[in-house]
Amino acid sequence: MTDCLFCKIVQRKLPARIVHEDEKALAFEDVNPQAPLHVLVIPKKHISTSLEAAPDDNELIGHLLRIAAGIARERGFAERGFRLVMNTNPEAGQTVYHIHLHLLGGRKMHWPPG
Ligand code: DGP
Repeated sequence: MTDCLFCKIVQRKLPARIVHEDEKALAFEDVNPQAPLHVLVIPKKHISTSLEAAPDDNELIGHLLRIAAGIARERGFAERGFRLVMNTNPEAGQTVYHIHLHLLGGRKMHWPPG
């Protein structure tokens, strides 16, 4: 999608600190980190919110989760723990309308989240 920030990162029209790439997904450091580890995992395909994910995307969504867990494990957060979040629409705080899994770790997380 031409106007989408994260599609531009996929197409290398915008810079990002990429930590993982494969045929279907990209992971990069969040520009405004909320924890010592804050990586965004996205599908290369444009899906604007979790509500637009289709049955055909089941494998892709699972793939994003496994990439995030793999990065957490590689960075040493498996035992300590980490958080995976996907905000959907304004009240949840979604600001970029291309689905992304936030991988957060390296500090004590609060529950319920703010
Ligand atoms: P959300 O609020 O859930 O839609 O999260 C969007 C995240 O994207 C937010 O944590 C900041 C991050 N972000 C926004 N613009 C950029 C960018 O240009 N580059 C990178 N690396 N992250 C961005």
